[in-house]
Amino acid sequence: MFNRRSLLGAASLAAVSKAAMAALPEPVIQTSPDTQAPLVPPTGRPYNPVVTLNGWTAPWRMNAGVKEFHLVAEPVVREMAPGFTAKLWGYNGQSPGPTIEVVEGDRVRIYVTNRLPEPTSMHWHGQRLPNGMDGVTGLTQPAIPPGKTWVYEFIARRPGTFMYHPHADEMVQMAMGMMGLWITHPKAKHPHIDEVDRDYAFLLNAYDIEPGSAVPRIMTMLDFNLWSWNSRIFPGIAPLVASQGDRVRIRVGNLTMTNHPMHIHGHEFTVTGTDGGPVPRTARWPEVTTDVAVGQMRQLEFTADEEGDWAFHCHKAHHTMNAMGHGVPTMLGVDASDLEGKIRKLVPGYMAMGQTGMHEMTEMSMPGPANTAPMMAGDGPFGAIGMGGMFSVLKVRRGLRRGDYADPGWFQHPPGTLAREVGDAPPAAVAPEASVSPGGVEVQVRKPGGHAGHEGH
Ligand SMILES: [Cu+2]
Repeated sequence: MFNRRSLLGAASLAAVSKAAMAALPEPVIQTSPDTQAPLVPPTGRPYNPVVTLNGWTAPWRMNAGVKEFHLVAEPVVREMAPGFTAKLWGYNGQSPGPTIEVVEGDRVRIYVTNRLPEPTSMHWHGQRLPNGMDGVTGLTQPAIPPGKTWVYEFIARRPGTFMYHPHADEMVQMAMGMMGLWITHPKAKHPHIDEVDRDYAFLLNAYDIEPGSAVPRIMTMLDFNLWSWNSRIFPGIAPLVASQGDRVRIRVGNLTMTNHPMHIHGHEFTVTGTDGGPVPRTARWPEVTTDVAVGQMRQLEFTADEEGDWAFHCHKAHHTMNAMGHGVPTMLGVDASDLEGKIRKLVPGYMAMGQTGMHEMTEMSMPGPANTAPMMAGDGPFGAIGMGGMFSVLKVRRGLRRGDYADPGWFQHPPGTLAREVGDAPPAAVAPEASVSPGGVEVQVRKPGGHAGHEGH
């Protein structure tokens, strides 16, 4: 045997390492924050691909039966909403990184290149794998130093919704946006996994970015000011489009520092899976809100049978807001007309607000610093929506083509189906003196100012 290096000499070293580098699958870089078309699997077992909201699925290379991916950890610029960009850390050009989408039983090899200024590692949240592939710095591997590429390899043993993120300086690296989704489709019909027509996925994340700035404050523990899905805030979050009657699955993972009760309008869903796997059918119940705790993943499924534009959002009111100062005093009912002038002597430009609530903020365009998202943004067909952050719209329309994810615009409500104004004064109230119960018995009703009525005779 001979040693290639000694035979060819030092001059060929560069060529050898270049050849070694060429063996890596080329990392696919994404610069657009738009939702990319689902990646129909070009090789391997077929499946119905997911749609990553404002994201994309990583293409892979088949190498002797192994699905090979290449993730590059690096600083990225993420447009969080039109007109507002953040300087984050992510993978392959974006935060979150690309969704890894494979099939149960696939052997998967993932190269991770570190182009950050500090060490990192990669943890495959929720996966069954050899301990040494678990990516916990110091526990199962040394950290990946800047400039180095490491490789992970394991079999995707169980179907479900998972994620990936660093297990090195987690506080900083996740506050900077380092995360991605991992979907493992079942290899055959599974008793607790239904086929769906539309399969959406996103991660809940949060940032603390001072208005006018672009870099997150990494020491923030709880008081984040940007609550995002896949590092996008409403109105920058794509709608979830469905054709009436479609079965829809929404996969949600939480990598923030608090829980998020996810709430849908006009429909009920069941939680069909967690990062622990599919939920047995006998253990499911209907909900319109489900809490997604920190570090959890939830699969929500429903039939999109009601036409319209339905809000889908986190139910924590502060999480449907964009950058705002929380130190604002409550001014409801306070006459501040005198106060404003006095404070202006001390604080030039001071503006009293909130004396009748904060709705005025939805239409006010205060000259904020450049690169700041409006606090309550997003225009709807009836005016300002008054929300930002963790909010989007489920758009259910008749007769959409399978695979058509284009925004269909605002819903045209059929005549007679809209809430409407009845005039300045309410119509004269007609207090029923008495009415007849379904059983034909006369029922007496309480009159204004009167005493309690009684039923029947
Ligand atoms: Cu929330």
